Amino acid sequence: MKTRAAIAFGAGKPLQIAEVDLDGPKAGEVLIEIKATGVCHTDAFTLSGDDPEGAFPAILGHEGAGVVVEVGAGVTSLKPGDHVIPLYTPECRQCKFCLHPKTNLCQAIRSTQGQGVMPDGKSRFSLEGKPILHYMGCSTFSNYTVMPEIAVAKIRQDAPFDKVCYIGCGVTTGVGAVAFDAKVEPGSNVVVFGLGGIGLNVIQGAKMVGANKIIGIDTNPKKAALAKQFGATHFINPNDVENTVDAIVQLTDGGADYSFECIGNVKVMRDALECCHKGWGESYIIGVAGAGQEISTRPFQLVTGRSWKGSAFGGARGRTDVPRIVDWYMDGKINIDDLITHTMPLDDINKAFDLMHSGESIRSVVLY
Ligand code: NAD
Ligand code: DAO
Ligand code: ZN
Repeated sequence: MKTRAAIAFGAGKPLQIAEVDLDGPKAGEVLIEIKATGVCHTDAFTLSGDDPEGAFPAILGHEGAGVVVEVGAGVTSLKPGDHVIPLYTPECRQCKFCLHPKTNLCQAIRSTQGQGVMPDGKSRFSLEGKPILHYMGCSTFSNYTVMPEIAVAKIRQDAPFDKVCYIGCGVTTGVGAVAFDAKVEPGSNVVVFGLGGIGLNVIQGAKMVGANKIIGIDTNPKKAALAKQFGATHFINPNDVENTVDAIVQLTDGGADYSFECIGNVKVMRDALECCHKGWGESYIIGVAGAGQEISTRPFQLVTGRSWKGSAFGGARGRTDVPRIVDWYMDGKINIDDLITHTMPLDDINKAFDLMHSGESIRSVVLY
């Protein structure tokens, strides 16, 4: 079949809209009509050329929602008409990782997904006979895409595509890091560094689980009001204080119970660790730093009881947890509507990147 898609032909080049060829689903795969997709910082990171796994030409996008149109042989958990969210972190429920209680990093299709192809080693997308790569196993910047069944979460039919697409990455990454990875207890003091599309979701996750102080940190003063709207009790602009770590330690009677770095800045990652309470504070790295960058601290920070951890896709097991998060949204426990600041048709997708780089948007959503 033919499908309209935004193609990334090379690092730093604007996406180009074109009709591409898409092969139908093979055994264990499904064809999905994407109805809406968010444009995330990670798409921009790959497009910039900084992503060591980034390869071109590719169809980017990993934050979508849509409808199953056709299923391949042997597919049992999905049928045409099902409403779904594609998962860049699959859940096969059989691999060593899925069977281990401490991780969500299913490895069933990891190597082919990382190479931009389907599990049979081939791309389903092509243009003028030449293959176009998949991206993060999703390629939601195409109106139609093919996904392995294990990488598709079935969701309720009454959830609006233009909002719940954001659960495909940003919402789950932020809210999940609090609820599934850190398992923040009610009454905890939480510090969030970087209040963009991920950090604001960490804030609302902390509020949802009943945190005590929720301190948002951002160099952009415009983030203060939004942070408070989503549940922050305090806001610190690092440019307004002499020492950010000292300011947090004072506000929290010795340090944070939990901190989250949502920027990808290795210097801030150090502050996020060192603002944690001696004896028990845990710091989670969510931000993705540029290729080759390294973190550092004095080892005594860890000897004295602080822990440095990381979180990918919020620790969520997608087929199990994503439908639960959709329920949280539909039940009013989390706010997605106010984080989607811009919508546009596929033809204007490059504007979404401009809005992100200028700091004007929290999330732009492309509507097909
Ligand atoms: P964003 O650009 O929307 O937000 C970043 C925020 O950090 C902005 O508000 C900016 O003003 C602020 N900031 C920048 N430098 C700062 C500094 N030195 N001190 C304080 N604040 C600063 O980005 P986002 O979409 O929220 O993504 C955040 C990070 O999370 C990115 O690195 C992204 O790649 C990563 N990410 C990780 C996962 C995961 O599963 N771990 C998933 C999605 C995205
Ligand atoms: O299993 O080795 C692996 C890769 C897991 C990928 C997790 C991705 C999380 C960070 C990237 C940002 C995604 C938008
Ligand atoms: Zn698995």
